[in-house]
Amino acid sequence: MTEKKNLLASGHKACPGCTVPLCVNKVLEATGKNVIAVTATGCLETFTSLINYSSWEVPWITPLFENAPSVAGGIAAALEAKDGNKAGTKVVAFGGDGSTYDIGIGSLSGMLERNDNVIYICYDNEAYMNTGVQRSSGTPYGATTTTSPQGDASPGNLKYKKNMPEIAREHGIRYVATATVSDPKDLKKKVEKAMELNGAAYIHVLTPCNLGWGFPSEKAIEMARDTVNAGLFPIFEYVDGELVSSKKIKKIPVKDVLFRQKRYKHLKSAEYENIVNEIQAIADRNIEKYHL
Ligand SMILES: Cc1ncc(C[n+]2csc(CCOP(=O)(O)OP(=O)(O)O)c2C)c(N)n1
Ligand SMILES: [Mg+2]
Repeated sequence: MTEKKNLLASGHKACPGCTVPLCVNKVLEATGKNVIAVTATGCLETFTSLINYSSWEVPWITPLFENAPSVAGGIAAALEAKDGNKAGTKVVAFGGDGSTYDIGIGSLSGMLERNDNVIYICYDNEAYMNTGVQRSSGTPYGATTTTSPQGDASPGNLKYKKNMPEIAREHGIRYVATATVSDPKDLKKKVEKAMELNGAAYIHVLTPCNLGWGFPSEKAIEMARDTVNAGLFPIFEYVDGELVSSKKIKKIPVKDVLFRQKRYKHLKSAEYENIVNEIQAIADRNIEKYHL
């Protein structure tokens, strides 16, 4: 295993304990070398592409923050126009939550609506991490960020995390799934499934960020696993609009995972009990909706 060559080479500048390279390497393990990768602006683009250096062992292009899905769709169309994509080259686009939920949602919607032959991976660390932990619409209810701080005037972020996988599904694409870095085998399997079905696929991967969430760097995998086990990030799979699988969870109380992260530390105070209760209710709704 130690001799196995990763398609995202080591030596990049991700923070210690960052989970995004684990996600990308698993995705590329599934696609193999016959792939063209597209990244939106964000941590992934930045830490893999210092001037004169690249960690990408596969063809890679980085357009703007907002248009990775359009560029990926264009590449897929060009491969098709050239020779019917005889070589079977896959196109994979990666976007963070900021780019997926907010700034690139228009171009992503177009890519899904056109059913472009692209696997879109949202790596979700639940804030705009690269620019200093600003709130995105993937930031969960109750969390603090630098633009939704807790203080006298505010208890932190009181907007709900948008359900992006459901938004993707509503476009009528064939494959939508969620996954996490704490279950890499499942992530790889889902990318393989997406490759089998032609057309647009959307895979949403939870990638905890120790800096933005506030936990020790060696705890990232545990944090992903417990976020799933609390019902705060449901793991499921839709094929042709039907829910075909969802992961059974341990149903640990949300408090057990929230209180280990600095972004929720204010919620330990009795005055915010209603916020903790609402987060538990969010988890309970997920458990019911996805049969977790
Ligand atoms: C149109 C545009 N707006 C803002 C920026 C500045 N910017 C670069 S990366 C980034 C944060 C990206 O957040 P996300 O997509 O969640 O990825 P992460 O950094 O968390 O990996 C921002 C705001 C930009 N490059 N382009
Ligand atoms: Mg992010």
